[in-house]
Amino acid sequence: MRRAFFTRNRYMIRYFTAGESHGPSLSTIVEGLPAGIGLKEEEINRELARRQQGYGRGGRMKIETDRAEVLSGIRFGKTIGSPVALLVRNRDWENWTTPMSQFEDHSAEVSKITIPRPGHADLTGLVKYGFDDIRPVIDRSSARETAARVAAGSLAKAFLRQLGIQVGSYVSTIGPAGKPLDHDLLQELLAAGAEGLAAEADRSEVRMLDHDSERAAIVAIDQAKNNGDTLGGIVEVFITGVPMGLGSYVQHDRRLDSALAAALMSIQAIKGVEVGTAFDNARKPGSQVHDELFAGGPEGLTRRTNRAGGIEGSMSNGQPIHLRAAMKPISSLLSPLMSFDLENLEAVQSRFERSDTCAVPAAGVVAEAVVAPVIANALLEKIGGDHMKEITRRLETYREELARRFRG
Ligand code: EPS
Repeated sequence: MRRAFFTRNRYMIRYFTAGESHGPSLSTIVEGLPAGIGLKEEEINRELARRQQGYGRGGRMKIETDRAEVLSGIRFGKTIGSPVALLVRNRDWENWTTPMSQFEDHSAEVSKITIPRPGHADLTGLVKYGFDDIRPVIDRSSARETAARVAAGSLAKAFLRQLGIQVGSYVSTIGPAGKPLDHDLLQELLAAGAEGLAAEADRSEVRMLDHDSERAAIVAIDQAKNNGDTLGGIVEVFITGVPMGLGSYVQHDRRLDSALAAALMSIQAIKGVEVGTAFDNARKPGSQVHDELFAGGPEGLTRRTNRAGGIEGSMSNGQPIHLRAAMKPISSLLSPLMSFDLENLEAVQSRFERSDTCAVPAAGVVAEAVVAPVIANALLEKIGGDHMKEITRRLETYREELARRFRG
């Protein structure tokens, strides 16, 4: 039976996360990974460390050194097809055992949080779940949850990497600073795969790839911090080595672009998603948008541009997949906006909750983590298989067939 990769409960690889920002830990169960994916503990922890980086992070990142404890599903450095459970402990928990106590009722000692931050889940979450204290909303809506998603995504990234598919990202803008890279430079950086581009970005504190933008971004973050303000930005995600034909045009829930967009939009504070240069394309005539096709040469099928972002008809077209995600500025502001107190409805300045000035560099790492399972599932839908030998063999055959077909 064909299994779609987008509709709920029909995933092949699926995962959930659990955990509060100031609770004992974050955790995830990743189900449906094929057997035989080679894994090193360091591969998971390296991704967690990358997520903690970035100029403009707040005090919390000085407390935490995120590491995943593997509780199941891996034997002798390989997945065994069983669910993989991962646990990331919160070091900060020891400072929160009273306000976040699980069973003892400390409500008399702990003051309620009753002033919602504009732009945050605070108000809507409190109303939705019937609380009279915003604390539980803050703790689960916090972007700290992305540590668990990065841990889960590192497994899907490892799976893809072993099949020659790489996921990487860089930051193109932070606040007013920066710009997307030009096509030729991008091609160069992506030549050895998207992880090469990401490694280059990781050398920068803001994960940017040109020095002028980097300097301007650091100045902008400093200014925002001095003003008690925050900054958003745009991250660019690339997936290289994806064979043609993942996803489908025949049904809404099998469209690859739709599944990727949903994954990116599920990241805290991501408010816009673009495939290729979609918004720019919308201002141009078709003749300046569509990527011309060239076949029959020694390279096989090629294109000289990638404005479609590697997806045509909601299917991968063999070009690098290029996605953009826009992050709004974090809504915890030291210089407060107006809000009101839920207890008496009086107008007050919004309260400050410890936060970051800018978390855009981390958002790129999270973006990589959330798109990896989508691609992995689309690949498994296309070629199937329960263990790495089987999957590798099938993918090789498929790639060979494609290469033969379009080479001169
Ligand atoms: C984050 C941990 C959080 C915040 C941030 C991201 O830790 P704390 O709330 O204890 O400072 O720094 O979360 C938010 C920006 C948010 O709005 O919740 C992390 O681990 O990434």
